[in-house]
Amino acid sequence: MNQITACPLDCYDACRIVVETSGRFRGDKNHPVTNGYLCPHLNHYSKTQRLLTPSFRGGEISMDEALGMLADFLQKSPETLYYRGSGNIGLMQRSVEHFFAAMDATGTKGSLCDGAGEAGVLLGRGENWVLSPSMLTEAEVIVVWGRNLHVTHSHLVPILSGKKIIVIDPIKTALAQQADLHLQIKPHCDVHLALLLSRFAMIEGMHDVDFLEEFGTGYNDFYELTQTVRIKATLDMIDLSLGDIGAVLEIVRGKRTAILVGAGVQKYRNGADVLRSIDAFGALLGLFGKRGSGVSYLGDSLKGIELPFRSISKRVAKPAVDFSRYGCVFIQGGNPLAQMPDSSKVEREFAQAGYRVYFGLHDNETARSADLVIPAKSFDEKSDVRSSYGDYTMQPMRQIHQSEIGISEYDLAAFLSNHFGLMIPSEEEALALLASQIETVEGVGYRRSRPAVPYEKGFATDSGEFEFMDEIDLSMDQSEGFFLITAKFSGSLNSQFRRPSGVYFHPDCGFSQGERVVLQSPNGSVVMEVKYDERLRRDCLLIYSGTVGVNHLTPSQLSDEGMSAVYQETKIKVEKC
Ligand SMILES: Nc1nc2c(c(=O)[nH]1)N[C@H]1C(S)=C(S)[C@@H](COP(=O)(O)OP(=O)(O)OC[C@H]3O[C@@H](n4cnc5c(=O)[nH]c(N)nc54)[C@H](O)[C@@H]3O)O[C@H]1N2
Ligand SMILES: Nc1nc2c(c(=O)[nH]1)N[C@H]1C(S)=C(S)[C@@H](COP(=O)(O)OP(=O)(O)OC[C@H]3O[C@@H](n4cnc5c(=O)[nH]c(N)nc54)[C@H](O)[C@@H]3O)O[C@H]1N2
Ligand code: SF4
Ligand SMILES: [Mo]
Repeated sequence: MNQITACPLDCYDACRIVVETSGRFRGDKNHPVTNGYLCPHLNHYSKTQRLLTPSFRGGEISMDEALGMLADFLQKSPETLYYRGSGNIGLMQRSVEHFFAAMDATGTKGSLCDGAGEAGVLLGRGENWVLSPSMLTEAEVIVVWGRNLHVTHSHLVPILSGKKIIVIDPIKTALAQQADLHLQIKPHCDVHLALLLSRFAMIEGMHDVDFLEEFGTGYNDFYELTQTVRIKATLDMIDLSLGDIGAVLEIVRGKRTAILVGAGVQKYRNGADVLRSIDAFGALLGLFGKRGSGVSYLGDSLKGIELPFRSISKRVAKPAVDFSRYGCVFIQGGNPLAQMPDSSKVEREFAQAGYRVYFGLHDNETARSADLVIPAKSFDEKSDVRSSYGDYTMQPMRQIHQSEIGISEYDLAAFLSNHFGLMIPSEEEALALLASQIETVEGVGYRRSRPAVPYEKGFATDSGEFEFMDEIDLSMDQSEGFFLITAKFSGSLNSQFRRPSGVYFHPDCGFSQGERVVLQSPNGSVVMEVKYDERLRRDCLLIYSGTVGVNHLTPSQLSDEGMSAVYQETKIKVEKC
């Protein structure tokens, strides 16, 4: 008989999977978002070689030996770091954190992902709600701002048909090619654009005075702030024209408009300001709190969910964590040696840590640098529940298969808790608590705590209103070099599955296809093969997330708000080899 589960991956779509008797995964036709299809990651899931046996410094050991060693390392370690990545975003992943919290280990805070933007959303709105696909069906215009729907959120694409589409992206993405309007903006210029759009919206009387008098009384001060932007000089700098501003306003005027903002806009020190300024434009137009309109960023998949597990209280900033300070470093579901910024620093400090443990599904840079490698069970071999950051679904992920390979997160946490005499809820209790928070409507599970229309009753700020930004830094990095764009790749999920390679340039870049070039940033240098991509601007280079070596170029600085990584902060110089 066919069985139902959900995709565990860190992806907006949170697909529901039908597992056929043959073991094949298929997208569930009866799920409104999944709509009967999965992406290549799940269609070819079993083709990726997984770790089969535990190992210590390269030598195969049994699972019992591995667990015994792990307990021994933890016993001896004066200070332990628990670092969890997002390889599987099931909520039972957190059972391991419960154990480490009880052990008084150090955890991480901040983000490698969407933290800067989220900090901006929280400053303006107080809480971060998304527009789910069903809410978006009511929009007339969709502005896709720094999000690559065909690659990262592909199940949303069909929902866009028949709507006016504006894309704001330095790359001519698949959606940009079909859009009614594409602004091929220079990277890192979104604050400038959002302020100019806001200013001209006010000049043209497009602001929603009723909404603003009730929920955004700071709007006049914000308008004054937008007047500090010099129009001509700014447009020249961000490589857009007055006509572009007019074209956006013309399309959104009087229309139910939803602005979908992705992670791409906020990989900078001022990532919070970027989201705050885009939100401010949305607030001026009165887009919040109404059906079919709003601004939607990556959501908080934990919001409103009660977890059965304790979380760690002592935390250090994730993008800048110094592994060398710990007697034991426990890495779960992540590949920090490839995915954290500033790989040279990460490699050096990781090598100086006491015991290094990697608990994951695949072999990768981190596994190869670890002392002890413990294979995890794959998502279809354990029971879990997942929520989503792209919508409000919450779904059980039932165990489908039995396997001799690996250990589940819960079993590992339970083993360690027993060993050290610490309490942990039973697996059944934990799963039952999570399942009790699922509300099933027409056969689809949702988070009970979801809003009907986000921000309908105002904002969760102290004032109850939308808080406009009151100061802004508009300085631009004028240094030499190419802008680095490091976006997601269709064949990989960050460093899992089919990893990308090479550096992409516009064909006019002056380098030949296939030639090797040295890429240099203030943080380090790498050699990569040149590939062409006509969709790029001439001042940008693209290295996809998951490319081996990309993070040798990125800085371990933190965003001004949100303790987030700032992968695109520094320019890249390029020389022929
Ligand atoms: N296939 C696939 N899907 C994925 C992932 C994956 O690795 N592969 N990763 C998942 C994860 S972890 C996340 S966080 C999401 C993120 O998914 P998205 O939110 O789509 O984020 P990115 O792909 O990083 O960037 C999106 C777009 O931002 C553009 N961009 C870059 N810089 C700027 C800028 O300065 N301004 C503007 N306006 N645009 C800019 C890029 O050109 C790109 O088209 O995707 C998830 N889905
Ligand atoms: N240059 C650059 N760097 C980036 C980004 C970028 O766009 N550009 N994106 C950033 C973003 S948005 C993110 S979210 C991070 C992601 O960075 P990470 O969280 O490190 O994610 P992955 O690289 O996907 O590594 C996931 C790991 O989880 C393991 N895994 C999979 N399933 C399971 C499981 O069920 N249990 C266990 N224990 N392990 C499992 C896999 O084997 C793999 O080792 O990368 C960030 N780094
Ligand atoms: S990775 Fe995303 S699109 Fe692919 S199957 Fe999973 S949830 Fe669906
Ligand atoms: Mo992410």
